[in-house]
Amino acid sequence: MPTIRDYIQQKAQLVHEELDTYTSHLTDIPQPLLDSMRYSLLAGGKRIRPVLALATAEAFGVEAERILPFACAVEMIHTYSLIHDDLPSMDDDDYRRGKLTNHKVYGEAMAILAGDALLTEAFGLLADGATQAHLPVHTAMTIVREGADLAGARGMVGGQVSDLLAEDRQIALEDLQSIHKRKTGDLIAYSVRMGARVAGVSPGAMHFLSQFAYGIGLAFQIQDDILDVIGDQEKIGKRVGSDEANHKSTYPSLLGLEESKKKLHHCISQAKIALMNIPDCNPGRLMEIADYLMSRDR
Ligand code: GRG
Repeated sequence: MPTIRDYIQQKAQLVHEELDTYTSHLTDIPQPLLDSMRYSLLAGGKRIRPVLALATAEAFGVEAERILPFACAVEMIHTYSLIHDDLPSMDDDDYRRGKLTNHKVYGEAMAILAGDALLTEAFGLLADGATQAHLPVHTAMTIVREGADLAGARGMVGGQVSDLLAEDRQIALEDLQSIHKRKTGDLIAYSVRMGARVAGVSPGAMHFLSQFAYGIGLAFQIQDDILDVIGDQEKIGKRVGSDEANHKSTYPSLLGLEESKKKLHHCISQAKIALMNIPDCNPGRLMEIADYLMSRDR
């Protein structure tokens, strides 16, 4: 049986190939737009969201082919959010996924439009996936509705806005948690929930799978904050308090590094416990992914 690292790599490769094939057939769109979309979409990235969609469906015996278009859709939504997050009007970043950011290569207008096109195309892929898998109409429509809710104003976009509004001031831990739940957790939850919907799980199972997803989503974000602190300390000898100096609230700045690590471990163990309550589910790979997220170094 492949190690979890190999398992994730194999699934990520599957998603990469599908995204490559799918977008290479988009021949009826302006070439610079296609280049800009493909530049970010195929730039690498951990592909953790589509891998979660595939692993969730697999835990209920669903073959990869049925869930793959949905998994690709969530990666398109994620990539759009990264392109827009990097824009001069947001984080103004020069590098992403080890390469120049989209706007640095294609210009700001094209980067905005490539993000818009990826988001819109994602909803097209959800429709294709539902058709190919012969999903019941209600299931298909629920997956689309949840996409709009979890990626949109109620979810990831809303979380990003709350994050912007909280810039330059310290916020309470519960506010930080609410921002992360929407900004990071909702798309991770969407990935798990779409896998579960295609598998046709019961509402009870969906409840526990959501608990799992939000648990690992929060852990993912805490780990991200911790990696930032460690990176800062290694690079320029900064201390944990540097985020406070930047007036940016993070888990390490609010709780300290050690408490943040404890919180991270707690989130992962609670997430794994949630999986133990689900009947007819083989949660082995999902549990391993949860542990893997905790140990990642990028
Ligand atoms: C602009 C609508 C809009 C939303 C932006 C995703 C996001 C919301 C912002 C990115 C900034 C950030 C650090 C968000 C926290 C979530 C996170 C760690 C995103 C990076 O995801 P990874 O690590 O990236 O999965 P890769 O490149 O591996 O896919």
